[in-house]
Amino acid sequence: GLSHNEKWGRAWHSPEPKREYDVVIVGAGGHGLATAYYLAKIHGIRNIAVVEKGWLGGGNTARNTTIVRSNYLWDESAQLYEKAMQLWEGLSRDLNYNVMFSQRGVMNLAHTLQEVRDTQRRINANLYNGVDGEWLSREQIRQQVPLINLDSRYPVLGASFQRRGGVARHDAVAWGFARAADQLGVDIIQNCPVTHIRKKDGAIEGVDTGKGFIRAKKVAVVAAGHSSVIADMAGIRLPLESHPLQALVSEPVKPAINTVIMSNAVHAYISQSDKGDLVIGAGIDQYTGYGQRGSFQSIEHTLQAIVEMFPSLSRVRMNRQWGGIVDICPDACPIISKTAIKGLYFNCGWGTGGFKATPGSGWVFAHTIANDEPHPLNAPFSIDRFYTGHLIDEHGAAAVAH
Ligand code: FAD
Ligand code: PYC
Repeated sequence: GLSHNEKWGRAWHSPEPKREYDVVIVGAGGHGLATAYYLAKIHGIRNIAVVEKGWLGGGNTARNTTIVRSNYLWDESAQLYEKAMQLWEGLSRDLNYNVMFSQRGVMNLAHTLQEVRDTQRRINANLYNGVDGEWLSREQIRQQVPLINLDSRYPVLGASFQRRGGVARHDAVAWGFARAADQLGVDIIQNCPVTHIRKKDGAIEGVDTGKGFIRAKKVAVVAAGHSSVIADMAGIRLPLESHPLQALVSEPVKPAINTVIMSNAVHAYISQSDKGDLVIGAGIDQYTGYGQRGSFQSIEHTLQAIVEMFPSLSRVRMNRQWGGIVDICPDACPIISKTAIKGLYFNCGWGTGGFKATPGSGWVFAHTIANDEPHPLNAPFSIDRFYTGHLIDEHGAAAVAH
């Protein structure tokens, strides 16, 4: 059916690596591609390679459940995620690529009195930070989500609702950033694993890859679940644990759920994609590892929770299940930072929640690399916080159990 479109041009090139770049970015996920795009667009650095061991957007970018929100508790994170939210609101236009950002709202259910207090506190904190949020009563939840059973084993007492939150098309985010970066002269080099990081006299020299040595003035690592593997190549230890996080989708069904519903207490969340699949996930698998599958136990627990909240979905068939590897920091916040090695930067630790940050993460990381100094928005997320003790505990707002 598409054969008459055979002459469509490629959205990006597939160049061989040059011998040297100003900046080599390791990892062509959403964050790496966004970093390249903003470095080229805002900071005028065009001699950039994004080096990817597999195919672009094949990591967590393609595996996540696309929830976008900015309702984090502490000032530092609320401001960082809100920057990302503002970029999302103009992203399709900026990239000239429809990333299908749909602000259908994100609801976080409260099932206990303590959750009610924590949730209301977070809404108030959000409002002080200019982040939208409101408290929904049981009746308001029922009106928005008629399918929900509010009186299951853990009755629902209310919920927070961020109306500007929602979902986006994850692949389109990677493809949109890739095409826009490519058009600005960035080389995206796929099937090219980084195998070693070379340094000399405390400064970066370049990276060894499956396609040979690439010299670089600066190397910026954005490798999500494999960040600590790459840090090890540079002789650095990062405070990260890599865990599988699973998701699954059902067969497509008629429109039934028009928002995103998350419950930390029973451990499951659900939304419905534009093509009708129910998109479902829960907390991390508790063991560490790099297998992109996950255990049966977590997925069964997730579906039990979904059926408790939505009994009418009990006969819906599931189509696909998968896992991604998420890199989790002790405070459930990212590291966006320079390192002790001159010219080496890391952007990692987004754990279960980095998709929503994709444009903001790229934006602040590009600033950090170009200026060799963090932007005020990401200064609190420097690696130094693990020495100073100024951690930013966002386990509560992570909304996915760690
Ligand atoms: P990735 O897409 O994983 O990019 C990293 C890239 O680095 C990969 O392409 C990888 O191949 C490459 N790489 C690794 N090692 C090397 C090497 N040696 N050489 C070269 N390249 C290398 N977040 C949300 O905000 N909302 C959600 O709803 C949400 N749901 C999730 C559900 C699941 C099941 C999972 C797994 C994650 C979810 N997340 C969510 C988290 C989110 O997906 C991640 O935090 C975010 O995508 C990470 O950034 P990234 O997209 O750049 O990572
Ligand atoms: O961070 O909102 C989130 C999220 C939802 C599912 C996985 N992460």
